[in-house]
Amino acid sequence: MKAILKGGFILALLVLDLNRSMQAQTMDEMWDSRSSGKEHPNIGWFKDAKFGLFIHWGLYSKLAGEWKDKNYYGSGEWIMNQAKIPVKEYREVAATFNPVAFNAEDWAQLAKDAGIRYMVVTAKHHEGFSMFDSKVTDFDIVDATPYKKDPMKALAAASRKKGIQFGFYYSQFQDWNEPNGGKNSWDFDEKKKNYQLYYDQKAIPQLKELMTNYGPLGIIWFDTPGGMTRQQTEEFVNGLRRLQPNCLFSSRVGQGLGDYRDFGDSELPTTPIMGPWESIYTHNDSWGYIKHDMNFKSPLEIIRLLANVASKGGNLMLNVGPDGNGRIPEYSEKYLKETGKWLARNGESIYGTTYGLIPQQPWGVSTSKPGKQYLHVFNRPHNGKLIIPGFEAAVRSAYTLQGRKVVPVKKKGNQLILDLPAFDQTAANTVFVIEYTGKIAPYDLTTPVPVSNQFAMNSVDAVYGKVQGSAEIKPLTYSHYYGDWKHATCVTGMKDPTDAASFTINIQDPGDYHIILEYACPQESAKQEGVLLVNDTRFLFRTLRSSEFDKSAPLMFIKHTIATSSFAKAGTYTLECRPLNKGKELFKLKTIVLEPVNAN
Ligand code: FHN
Repeated sequence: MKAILKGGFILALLVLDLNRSMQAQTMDEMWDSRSSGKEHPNIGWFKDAKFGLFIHWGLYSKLAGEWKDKNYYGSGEWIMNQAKIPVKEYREVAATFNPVAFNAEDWAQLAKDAGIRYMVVTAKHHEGFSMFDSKVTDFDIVDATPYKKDPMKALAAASRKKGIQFGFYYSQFQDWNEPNGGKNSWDFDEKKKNYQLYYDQKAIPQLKELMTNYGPLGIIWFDTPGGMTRQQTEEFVNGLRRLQPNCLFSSRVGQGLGDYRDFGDSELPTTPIMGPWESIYTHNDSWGYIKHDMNFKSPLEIIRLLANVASKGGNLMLNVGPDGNGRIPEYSEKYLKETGKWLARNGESIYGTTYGLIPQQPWGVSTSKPGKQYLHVFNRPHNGKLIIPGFEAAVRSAYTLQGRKVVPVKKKGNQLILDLPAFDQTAANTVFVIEYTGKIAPYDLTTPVPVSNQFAMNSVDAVYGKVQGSAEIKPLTYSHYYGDWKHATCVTGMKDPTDAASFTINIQDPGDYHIILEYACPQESAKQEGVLLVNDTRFLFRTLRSSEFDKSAPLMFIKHTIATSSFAKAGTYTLECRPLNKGKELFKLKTIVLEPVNAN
C-alpha cells in the first residue's frame, strides 16, 4: 500500500509563474528542476500528443479480482499482494493464462479510432510476470503459459503501423516473485534482500531486452521506484539511454529524474503546469481487469477530463484493463470509440495545444494555440451569454469550431461576452474559438470569479482562495477502493479566527443566492462555529460532521447550505471564511457554491 502511495507522488515540475499558484502545488516530492530545465530533444511529440492509452495486462487479468472464492476490489493488479498469494501458487496461474482472443491489430485500431497518440502497456508489473519473451526468466508468457507467443512483438508493430507511439510500463523495483525484488514480505525476508542484485540480474537485463527487441520505443514508463540512490538511478538511466537515446523515461524512474512529470494516479492539477507532464486515470476503478468492476467513465466524462487536463497543459493517459483472454472490456471499447468521434471533429482544440490562458469558468475550460483560445463549453449559460473575465487582448474573430459559424462578441470593461448560438445542452463539450492579437492578461486566480443566475450552480474552488494566518491551500489524497486514489484541493489549517480564506466574486446578475460550503469535517471538528463574511455581512454557521481524513478511506464532503444572501447590485464582492473561536481545524473547505434562488 505504501508503495502505491509513493508511486503516486514521484513528482515534480516547474509551475507557471502564476499568482498564488504555488499554494495549490505543494507536492510531496518535486521533479528535479535540473532535469526539467533542459528538455529531452524528442519531447515534442509527447507534448503535442495529449491523449495516451495505458494498458495493464498480466496474470492478474486472469484472476480478474477473485482468489479462492473471495472477491477483491480496487487495484486488481495488486491481488497477489492483497491476498498474500505465495509465489509458488501464483506461478501456477501462468499455466492457465491463454489469451487467445488477443488481437494486436484490433487493439491498435481501437486506439486509432479513439484518437490515441501513444500507448503504454505493462511489460512487467509488480507481480513479476513478463508479458514478453524474456531470456532472463522462465516466468514469462512464452515459457510459462500455453499461449507461448510474445504479444508485445505484434502490439509494438501494429501500433507503429497506425502511427501510434509505443511504450512499455516496467516495474523496476517491485517484483513480488523474486527474493531480491521489492515489496514481497510474505514470502521473502525484507532484511535479506539485495536490491542491487535484483537490478543487475533481472530489471536491467530485461529493460535491455525491451529496448533492443521491440523497435524504437516512445516511452519506458517506470513505476514505484526504490532501492537506488540518486547516483545509482542516474547510472541506471544513463546506461539505458545509450540503447535508445530517443526514448522518453517517465518521472517515476525516481530520484527526481525522468523526461516528463507524472502526477499521482487519478490526479489532475488545479492550475496550469509548465513543462511536459501527464495525468493518469483508469477507465473504471482498477488498473488491471476485475470482472466485477463495472464503474466505467462515460464518454462525456472522458471528453471533459481530456479537455480539463489539456487546459492545464498536460496529457491524459487513460488506462484500460484487458481480461485474461485478451479482450478489452466492452464498455472501454465503446466509450473510447465515442471519445474518438468527438476528437475527430474537435481534435484541433486538443492536440498540439498548450494550457488555456483563461482560468476555469462556470461554463468550462480553455486551451491555447498561438493567437487562439479554444473555449470548451461544458455548461451553456441559460441566456447564451458566455462571459470571459480579464480578457484584455483585441478580438479578431470568434466562431464555432465545428462549421466555423461567426459568434458575436462584445467587450464590457475587461470582460468579453460571447453571444452563443443554440446548441445541444447535453453535449459533452461544445468548442468555440477566439482569435485575438496582443496579450489576454496574465493567468490570474485573483480575477474575481463570475457568478450569475445563468448556471444552476456557481462553484468557487479552494484554489481561488487567498489565505491568512495558518490557513493553507493543499492537495489532499485519499482512496476509495484499494489503490483507487482520489484527490481534492482544499483550504486547510483554519483553527483560529486569524486563519481565514477569502474569495472574490463578480456578481453578474443581482438577486438572492444560497451560499453552500462544501467541506470535509471529522468528528473532532464538528459542532464548531464559523463565520462567512459577504463584504460586511456576517453569516454564522456550525460545522457538521462528514468523515475523518484517512488516506485509505473515502473523504466525504458535505454540501452545507449556510445562508441565503441578497446581492443587490452587480459587481465585486468578497467572501471570507474563518473560525469564530480558537479550536480544532474548522474543516477542509473544497468549494463555495453560490446557487441562484429563482423566483419561478
Ligand atoms: O502500484 C501501481 C499501480 O498498480 C498502477 O500500476 C499505477 C498506475 O499509475 N501505478 C502504481 C501506483 O501508483
